[in-house]
Amino acid sequence: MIIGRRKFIVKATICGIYVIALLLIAKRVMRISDNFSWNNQSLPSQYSKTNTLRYTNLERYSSWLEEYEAQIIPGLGENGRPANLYGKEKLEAQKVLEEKALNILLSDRISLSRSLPDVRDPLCRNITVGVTSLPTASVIIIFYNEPLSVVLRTITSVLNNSPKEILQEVILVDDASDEDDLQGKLEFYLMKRFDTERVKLIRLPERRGLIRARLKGAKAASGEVLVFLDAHCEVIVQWLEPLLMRIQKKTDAVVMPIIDNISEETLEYYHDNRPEFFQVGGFTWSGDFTWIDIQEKEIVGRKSKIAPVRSPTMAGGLFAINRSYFWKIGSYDEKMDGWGGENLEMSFRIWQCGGSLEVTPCSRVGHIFRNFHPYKFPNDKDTHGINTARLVYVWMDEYKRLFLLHRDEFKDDIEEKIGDITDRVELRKKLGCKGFRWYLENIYPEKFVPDENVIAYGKVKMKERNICLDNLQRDEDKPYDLGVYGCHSRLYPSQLFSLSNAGELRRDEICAVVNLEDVMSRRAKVKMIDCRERGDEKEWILTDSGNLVHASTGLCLDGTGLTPKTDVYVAPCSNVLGQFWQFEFYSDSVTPR
Ligand code: UD2
Ligand code: MN
Repeated sequence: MIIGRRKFIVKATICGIYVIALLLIAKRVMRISDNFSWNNQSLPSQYSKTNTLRYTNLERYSSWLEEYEAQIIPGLGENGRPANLYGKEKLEAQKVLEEKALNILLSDRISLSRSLPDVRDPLCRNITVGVTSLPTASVIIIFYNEPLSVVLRTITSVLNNSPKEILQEVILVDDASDEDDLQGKLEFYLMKRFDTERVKLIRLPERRGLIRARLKGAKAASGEVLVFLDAHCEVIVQWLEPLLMRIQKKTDAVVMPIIDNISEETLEYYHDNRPEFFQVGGFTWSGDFTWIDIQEKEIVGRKSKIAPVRSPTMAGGLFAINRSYFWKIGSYDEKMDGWGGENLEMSFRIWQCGGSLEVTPCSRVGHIFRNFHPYKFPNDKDTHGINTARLVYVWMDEYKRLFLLHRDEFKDDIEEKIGDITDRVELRKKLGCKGFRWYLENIYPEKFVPDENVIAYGKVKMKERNICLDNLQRDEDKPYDLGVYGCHSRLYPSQLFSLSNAGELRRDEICAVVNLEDVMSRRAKVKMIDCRERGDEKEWILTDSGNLVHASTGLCLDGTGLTPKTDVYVAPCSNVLGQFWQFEFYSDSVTPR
């Protein structure tokens, strides 16, 4: 009797465990399939391979699709005009915008095939292209938790604006998104609205970061040219042809469109009345990409306003490259994790190993520049910093010292911090690539090297106070007033100044000057302007005691009484502490104070 009861308890426990296990499995299945129940109806073979998709209850997806399409407001955002929602919806949209850095509710209401303005230089319209003679393209779009309607609009605009003859395929690579919308709904939409032979979806089983996601797409591609896009883009008319034409002519040219800005708030496709105005890519010594004006040598040598323009670096997201060349030149550093750094790595590698990086002005693509990244990386890993350190050690030779000035944590225990780089060093050898000095001298001669031909450089600190010269994050595309801020413990670009042998007090390409009219007031601000707009005269003299004297007025740089985030000025020289400055580093010939 007692034994019987025990048996019963054991059996009941086992049953209980089974039930719990079944419930857990069921829960997981429900999550994968967006809470729709399953039956045996399967999707086209390419999807079923990706495993999640033997779901069912297609009617529920159908009603979702109907609802989704019914909420679209005809005419909204048409021709790339700014759009708005009103009342309660506006408030809701604002909240989502603050969380996700993108106005998703508005995007849901705008037609996926809205029209966009033809913002190209009118000369581009005269070019005739025989599309059948062009190489074919595989467009690779990677994404991680991007809003569904934004991804769909990216695909739709590519399909609508690319001639069938040259668009081999669109390859979507999902970097293991966990947003529900990007599971079954995405696949249902693709199946219903697109030709699934042409639009393919690859799901990564786990998050691999954007570099490896792109590699996965590239491996699957069969077009002659690979074209990479972010998942929040819209292309305009004839965007693809100029990219392919250029690559057909020069196989080792890596070609970019002009990247236009689409507002993350109103989805306006921004443009101004100067189609010929655009910028190319530069970099900072701290390892970030920046936009710079077209280089002088490019303007001088250019045959026409719409000819390709060379660019020292690429932003990274939007470019076309011959597929065999992509593999030959070393694709990507697959040990790079997450986000960031791959763009400068590819830029330096392409130039140093014999290729070229160019913008074709007749190709234009809009991109939503978000204010912040709506996603996180596991353990908050600084993938941008680590990836950049990898490229610095492989490609920048002795110039790595400038990156290390900003990031001294990468000075030692390198392998532990950034992983093994042997493969990439081998690649550089195998390809017989040139050095970074060659790159600077030939490709980016105007790049200022903060510790070459200078008297002193680094942070510029006021004597006996923890206050440093600082650009206060002011927009450097136009003149601004030089300020001060608390000295950072590490060197940030905003506090990296140099006093050049030519007497310039400069932050990168921006020089400190004093307006002579302002001097009448005896306490004039210091203006920061493009160094090219300054004359040749010596502007500043550093005295032995640490005064920074403005040469033509004889006034001294003065920070007396200043608090952080205020503007520095020049005043008649006197013995006040605020007129004595210490640079972080002095060149060998000068004795540090
Ligand atoms: C810029 C580039 C971006 C990339 C990055 C540096 C442009 C317009 N954009 O930043 O393409 O080169 O610099 O790395 O030039 N993604 C994943 N997995 C992740 C994180 C992101 O697949 O773990 C996707 C993301 O959904 C997007 C793409 O990668 O489609 C680029 O990411 P982003 O848009 O956040 O980068 P962005 O434009 O700020
Ligand atoms: Mn992007």
